[in-house]
Amino acid sequence: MHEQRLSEVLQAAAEHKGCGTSSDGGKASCGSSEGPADMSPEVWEKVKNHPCYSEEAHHHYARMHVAVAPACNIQCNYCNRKYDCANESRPGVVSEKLTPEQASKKVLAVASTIPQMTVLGIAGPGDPLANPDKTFKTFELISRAAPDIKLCLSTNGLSLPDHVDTIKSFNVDHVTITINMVDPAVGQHIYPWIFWNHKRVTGIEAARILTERQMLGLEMLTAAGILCKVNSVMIPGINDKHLVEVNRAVKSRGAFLHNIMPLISAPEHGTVFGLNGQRGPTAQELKSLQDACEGEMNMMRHCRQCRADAVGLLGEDRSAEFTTEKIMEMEVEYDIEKRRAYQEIVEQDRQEKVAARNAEMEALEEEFSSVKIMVAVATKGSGRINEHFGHANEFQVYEVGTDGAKFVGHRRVDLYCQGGFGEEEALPTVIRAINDCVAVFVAKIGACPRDELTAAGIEPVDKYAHEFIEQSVVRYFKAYLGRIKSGEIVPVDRGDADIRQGAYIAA
Ligand code: CLF
Ligand code: SF4
Repeated sequence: MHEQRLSEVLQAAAEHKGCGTSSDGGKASCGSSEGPADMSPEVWEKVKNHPCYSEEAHHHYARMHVAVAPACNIQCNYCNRKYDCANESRPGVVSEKLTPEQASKKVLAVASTIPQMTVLGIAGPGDPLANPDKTFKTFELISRAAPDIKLCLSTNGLSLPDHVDTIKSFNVDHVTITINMVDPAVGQHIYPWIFWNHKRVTGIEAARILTERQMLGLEMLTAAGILCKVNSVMIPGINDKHLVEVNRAVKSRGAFLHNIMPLISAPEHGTVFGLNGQRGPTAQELKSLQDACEGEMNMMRHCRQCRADAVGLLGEDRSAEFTTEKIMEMEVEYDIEKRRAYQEIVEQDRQEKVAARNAEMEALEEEFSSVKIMVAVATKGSGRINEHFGHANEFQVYEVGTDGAKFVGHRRVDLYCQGGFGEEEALPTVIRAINDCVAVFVAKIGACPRDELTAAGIEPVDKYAHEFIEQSVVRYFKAYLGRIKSGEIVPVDRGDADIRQGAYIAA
């Protein structure tokens, strides 16, 4: 049996090729002879339609959060309490807080409007387990009213060991813990204090208690058969090198997936790190760390650091359609059969996408080259190139080589097309965000940005408009190799790219 990446296992499982996955050690495994019986049906059921646990699923399935948990029991140096929990969120937007009853109504309203919404998460705006009554009341109401929706939870881990039994009893099968260190000497630079046993604890002692509780909570979750994802915020100069050790520690305790996210830090956020000038990583620094950890366990690279009331596919934000005022006026008819029928159509599209990708890979089989390129894609979902350059507020980035196309992240940008204003200012920021890419795939692009991108060495490609992403980028890559062979182009090192640090506005 050989080891394999989660994305490959999920792809293969989607094709019914007989791959298995196990959560022991957090590394998926696959063998052609084991057949489908090799995969635990329980694990497959949990991940196949969860947009955060499966990169492949995130093109097709949506999640939503309900902001029922305002309080927090620790302080992180990248957090300003005016905003949502930055562990599972992003600074710059504040959620509308809900009661469990309002949250339940909202879930039904969203699930009826967006039938591919499969997961409900509680991720703040503070820590869900610092607000256990509101969190578990919400889960109780939702599991009764909408039993087909998976429940998900994100926590800083301090109170986690006290609640594992309750989490299990509500059938919450996905829990995220944010773990930024396993060494209190590192932790003291991230956490100024925690609230523990009715008093405030500071310094290295606070970090020691936090890491012990996080490790204990992780062990208890995996022992209880709950899939566990670990989020880590990469803070250059503080924990960037240490995160390799964190990766080993969480893997050995059975974490299923590791999500290393960039620190988002700017003075206007009013956080300790924002005010003291602590920078976040560049795109290539983040990718190098993720690549280094990938040999150890499955890495999540498609996280959008979404807000505590996010609604929709990852990367889109439909929360404005579901304000408390709007949902309280909505007549909601929750039709589980209708949702199921819609999801079957989504599955057909997903299978078509996988088949198209595989056919293209077969055509690439003859090619052997060490060349790898990065490309950016404008998409609004379904795994297709279906967004105009000017309407994209993010680009998905793929690394392509003769071994196929791998999703390596997304880059948020300012909208280029702003109705005739500000376009000249926006374009340089877009170029800096995808500067490490040789091409950008779009459904459509105007003459002006086309010329400027070309001048910056990024080829605008619109000939695959509305086609599947992976199939198209592999096809482009094959032609790219041909252009190298013919001497038309010479591969160059594209250098680094920026991760946007400013406050996010609505996506
Ligand atoms: Fe929400 Fe988190 Fe559950 Fe997903 S988000 S509680 S696991 S349903 Fe997902 Fe958003 Fe990243 Fe979180 S993209 S911030 S990892
Ligand atoms: Fe802020 Fe979340 Fe940290 Fe609490 S756990 S201080 S809400 S980032």
